[in-house]
Amino acid sequence: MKIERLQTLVTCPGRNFVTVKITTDQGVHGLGDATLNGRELAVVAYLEEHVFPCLVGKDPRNIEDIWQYLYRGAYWRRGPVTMTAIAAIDMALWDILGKLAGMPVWRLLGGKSRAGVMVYGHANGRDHAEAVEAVQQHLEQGYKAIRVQSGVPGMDKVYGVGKTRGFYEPAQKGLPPEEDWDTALYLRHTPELFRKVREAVGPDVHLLHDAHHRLTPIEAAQLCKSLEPWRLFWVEDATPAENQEAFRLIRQHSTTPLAVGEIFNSIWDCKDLIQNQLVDYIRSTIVHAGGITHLRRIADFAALHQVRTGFHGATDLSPVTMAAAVNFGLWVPNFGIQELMPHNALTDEVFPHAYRFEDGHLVMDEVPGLGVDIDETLAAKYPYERAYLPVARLRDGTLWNW
Ligand code: EZ4
Ligand code: CO
Repeated sequence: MKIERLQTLVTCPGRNFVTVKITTDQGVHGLGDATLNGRELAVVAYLEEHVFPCLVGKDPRNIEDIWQYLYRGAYWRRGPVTMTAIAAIDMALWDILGKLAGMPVWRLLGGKSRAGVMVYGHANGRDHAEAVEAVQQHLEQGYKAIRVQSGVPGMDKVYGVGKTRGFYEPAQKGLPPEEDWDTALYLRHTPELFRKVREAVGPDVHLLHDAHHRLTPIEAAQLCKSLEPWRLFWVEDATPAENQEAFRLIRQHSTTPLAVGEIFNSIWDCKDLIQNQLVDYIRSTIVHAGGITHLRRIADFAALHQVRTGFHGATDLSPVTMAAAVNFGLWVPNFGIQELMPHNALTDEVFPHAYRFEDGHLVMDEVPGLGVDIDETLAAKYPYERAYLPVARLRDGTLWNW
């Protein structure tokens, strides 16, 4: 059996997605997500110029060898563009293997460890009252876990909160928008937000929060300590993690659980964090960290240190990644939670999929492969449109972490 054809399919049904389609000489095809928000076409070029020509004629069932070939074989290792490209190939090969076996990928990985994967939704409000209301709406929809982000008085824009009520999509058409950031205001208002939410919804619901890399380690420690009375499920990206040791300072001051990793692209980005038990949840995603093959390695390593999974699941990860994440989450023994930011209806139409939301969880039936496809005719109607994530600046103009 041979790989015959490899294609990238770029579509923008509201936002950009890059999909890899691999077809075998026997006509079976597999899909992989290759979307890297704001850098989409760099991954397309990497794949088309440097990866696809090497894979034609290879046996698609040798997933591990192809992974090693693309990782070690490139000589240049790691990096978001490379690891997203490898991830897309890897996902497509697992999809093909599942179809050949007539089994879902969760079965190939080792079978179901649970009936469904618990997800957390995003409740956003321009102020605290609106955020509390959004949390209550999520509870009515069946969510058991909810991330809460709110506008901060005195700041024009805040990560996680849109200009209008409800749905939040950070990438915007055109060039990168600029947003202000004021750490002192944020640190003052965030504990107050969680006091109000906890008092409104009671003890049972899991509450989460994303600090989105904005804080220094000691500021992150302050935030996590101040949130302790409201018993969060986690604080995410409390401080940037390029220096993995930075998390030690937070740990020394707070028992609020920590999650990190949505921008990591390999096990080396989290080796010290996991080994030293400096975090509780690893958020690396199948699309940006080398696919199912590499995430399995990260998850197994994490399990040795009581670290659980909590994969990134924003709208810039296509339904192909979500399908892969559900398969992975049904199997992985040290599952924690899965982020879910629902795609718009058009995206769900372009990518018909077998996973579905039921009572706060994503579930899927016994379908071969990843359980996701692409409607190529519909996809072709929505060509790529340049879009970027915002950048953040402090009040004095200093460029900060968005
Ligand atoms: O900013 O996916 O937890 N979710 C997030 C996301 C990320 C975007 C970046 O592309 O932090 O909103
Ligand atoms: Co995040």
